[in-house]
Amino acid sequence: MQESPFTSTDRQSLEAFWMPFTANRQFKSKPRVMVSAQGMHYTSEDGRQILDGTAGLWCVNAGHSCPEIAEAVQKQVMTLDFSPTFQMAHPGAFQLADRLSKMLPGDLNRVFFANSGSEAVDSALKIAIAYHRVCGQGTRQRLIGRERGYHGVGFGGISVGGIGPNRKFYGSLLAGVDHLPHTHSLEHNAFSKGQPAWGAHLADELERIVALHDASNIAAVIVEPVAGSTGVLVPPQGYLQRLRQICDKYGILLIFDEVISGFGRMGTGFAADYFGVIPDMITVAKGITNGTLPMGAVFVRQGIYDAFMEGSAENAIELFHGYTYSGHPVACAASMATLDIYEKEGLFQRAQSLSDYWEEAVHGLRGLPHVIDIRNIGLVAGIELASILGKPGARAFDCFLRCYERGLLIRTTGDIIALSPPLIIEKSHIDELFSMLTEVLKELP
Ligand code: PXG
Ligand code: PLP
Repeated sequence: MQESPFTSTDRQSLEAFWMPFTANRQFKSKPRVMVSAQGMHYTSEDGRQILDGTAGLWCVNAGHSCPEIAEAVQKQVMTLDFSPTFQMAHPGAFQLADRLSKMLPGDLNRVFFANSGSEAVDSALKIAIAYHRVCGQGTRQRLIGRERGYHGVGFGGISVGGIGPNRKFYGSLLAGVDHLPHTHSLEHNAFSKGQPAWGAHLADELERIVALHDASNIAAVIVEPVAGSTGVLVPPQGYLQRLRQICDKYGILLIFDEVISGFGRMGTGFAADYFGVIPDMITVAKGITNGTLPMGAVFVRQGIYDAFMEGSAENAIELFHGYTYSGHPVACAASMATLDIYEKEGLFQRAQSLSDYWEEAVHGLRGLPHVIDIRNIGLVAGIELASILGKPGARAFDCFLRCYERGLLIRTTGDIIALSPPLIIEKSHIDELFSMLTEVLKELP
């Protein structure tokens, strides 16, 4: 057994790392540290096996520590560790972009690389505004997000995002942003299986925003087709279609943020395929490398790319934007190996074929103490618990800690439990996951 680097370490050694989105003092007083992972399980520093109910952080879709990805990464580091992609390049970035473009619906066939979901989102927002400008419609600068949307933590992403605490500390944010209402309603949609019936009309709020600002001032609408971070909000039937229609009517670009919903989570390549709605851009990250290395991307419809090519002189740089590590060779190699696994093991179809079993299993929690809603789609589920009066989030966090002690990793946001296991999950793991969760829910105060 591997020796834990932490068990003999005094607390002081935990101080330097300022942990992201974490209650640092609470964590450091009682740390939860993983030392290895394989397939569906983590191993914690105290030597326990922990069933991964969240694919890491919605990213390890093919399960942990795949040897094929490790080999591809190692080989790439030894062959070509780094090459710039500004005014020169390496083969891997072209091969990966070409392969991704063939997986995508419609004419989404141009790929801009970033290193995270946050960078992908900010890139997409910049491309949207610049696109209208190169088309001679430079007044189209306003961006529209949605309440309870999560689009990462860049200034663009938090501006279009709809999570109060992620915004309120950071000043004036981007100017010219509006928000659609979120689609969550316990009153109308509690315990819906798959897409809820109520709520398509909420897309019509876009008409009101257009009436207020005029379409000539609006660049793009960005939404998560299925909102993940804020507790698994499944789009009402017809809602995304309606958004697409209104965007088309007014020449507004529609961006789907598929950082979570992409790469098989819905049982299809992308949520765009699942819902049959083709956006103008898709942002991805996470599952693109199975979480092994940082990478994000923006998929762009060909017409948008072409507008940049046609809108500038032959030798001019068409887009003044990019990251040192855009299309990093090692991340590209990790992604190629990841896509090989998704394809060879048919993981998207696997997620699709397990989704009914998953749905039945999660809805089996109905009636347990504190459970006020259950939502699901593909291999994702949200379980909403009644909050303790005056202590929002406390009940779900207690649940998270108890699950961890029992050997199950879940994710919580507010008083909502979010589940999104690796797509390699077996029915026996699903049974095990929900039996652990049931026991914990029964003992929760
Ligand atoms: N867009 C969406 C839809 C996301 O879910 C991002 C952008 C940002 O990606 P990066 O790679 O910059 O983190 C995300 C990320 C959670 C959780 O607990 C979700 C995310 C990140 C961390 C935690 O649900 N999503
Ligand atoms: N800050 C400084 C001083 C830099 O030189 C660079 C890139 O050259 C950056 C930030 C941006 O880094 P990246 O391209 O990795 O986003």
